[in-house]
Amino acid sequence: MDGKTVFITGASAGFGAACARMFATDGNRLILTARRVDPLINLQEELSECADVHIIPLDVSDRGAVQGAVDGLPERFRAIDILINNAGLALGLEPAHQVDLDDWEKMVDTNIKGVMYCTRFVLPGMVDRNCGHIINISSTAGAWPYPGGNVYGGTKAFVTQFSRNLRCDLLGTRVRVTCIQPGMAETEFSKVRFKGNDELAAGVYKGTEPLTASDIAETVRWITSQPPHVNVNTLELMSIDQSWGPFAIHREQK
Ligand code: NDP
Ligand code: 8X3
Repeated sequence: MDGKTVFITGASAGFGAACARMFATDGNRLILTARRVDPLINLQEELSECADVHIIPLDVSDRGAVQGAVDGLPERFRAIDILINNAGLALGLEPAHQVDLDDWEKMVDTNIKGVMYCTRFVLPGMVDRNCGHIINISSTAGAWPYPGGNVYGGTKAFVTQFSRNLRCDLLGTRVRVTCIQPGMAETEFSKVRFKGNDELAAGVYKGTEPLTASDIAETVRWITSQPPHVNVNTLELMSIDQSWGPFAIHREQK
C-alpha cells in the first residue's frame, strides 16, 4: 500500500483520526478534513515526520465547500486513491414523537448528504484513472433497529445501500467500494449524541470492552491491502460484549 493519496472526512477525532495515524506510513499522502481546525493542526504536526499531510477545514454538509475543497487540492494531492467517508454523527436518543427536528435534519445533512457530496466530487477522478477505493462508514444501526435509533439508523441504512448501488454503477471499472458497519465503539460519538453529557456517554460503554477507533483503522488497513481484484463489499464488526436482543413485546397489564 505504498504512496497512496487518502482523503479522510471527520479526521479530527475517533475513527477518522485513527485511520489517519494508520495511513501515515509508507509514503502515503493524507488529506484530513473536519469542521474543527485545532485537532487537524495537531494531527498534522504529529504525523509530519512520516507523512505529507494536507488539512482542510470542511463541513461535509456544505455542498459548495466540498466541491471547493476537492477542486482546490494542491497538485500532489489531486489524484485521490482512497476516500474514507467517515464524518458522521448521532444526535439524541428520543422517540420519534419527541425528537428535535433540527437533530434529524443535521443527521441527514451530515450522514447522507455529506457522503453524497464527497463521493460525487471525488469519484470522477477515480473513474478517469480507472482506480480508487471508496470506504463508507455505516453502522450496525443501519441494519438492526433499536429504540431511539430512528433517523440515525435510517441515515446509516442509506449509506449501506448507497455503497451497494455504487458497486453496480462502477462495474467494469477498477474502482472499489466497501461499506463498514461497526457496532458500539468508544470515541467522541456518545458525547456528541448526548450533547456533552459525559456521564450519559460513559454509561454506554460501562462494564464492557467496546470496539476502539484503532480496531476500525486496522479493519480499514486489511480492506485496503487486499489485491486490486478483491472488493470487500460489506463488513460488520462488533465488540464481543454486544449482541442482538429478542423482539420487544408489549403486554397489557391485567
Ligand atoms: P467521533 O464523534 O469521535 O468523530 C466524528 C467525526 O466526524 C469528527 O471528526 C467530527 O469532526 C466529524 N464530523 C461530524 N460532523 C461533521 C460535518 N458536518 N462535517 C465534517 N466533519 C464532521 O465519532 P466516530 O469516530 O465514532 O464516528 C465516525 C463515524 O463512524 C460516524 O459516521 C459514525 O456514525 C460512525 N459509527 C460510529 C460508531 C461508534 O459507536 N462510535 C459505530 C458505528 C458507526 P468535527 O466535529 O471536527 O467536524
Ligand atoms: C453507532 C452504533 O449502536 O450506537 O453507529 O448506533 S450505535
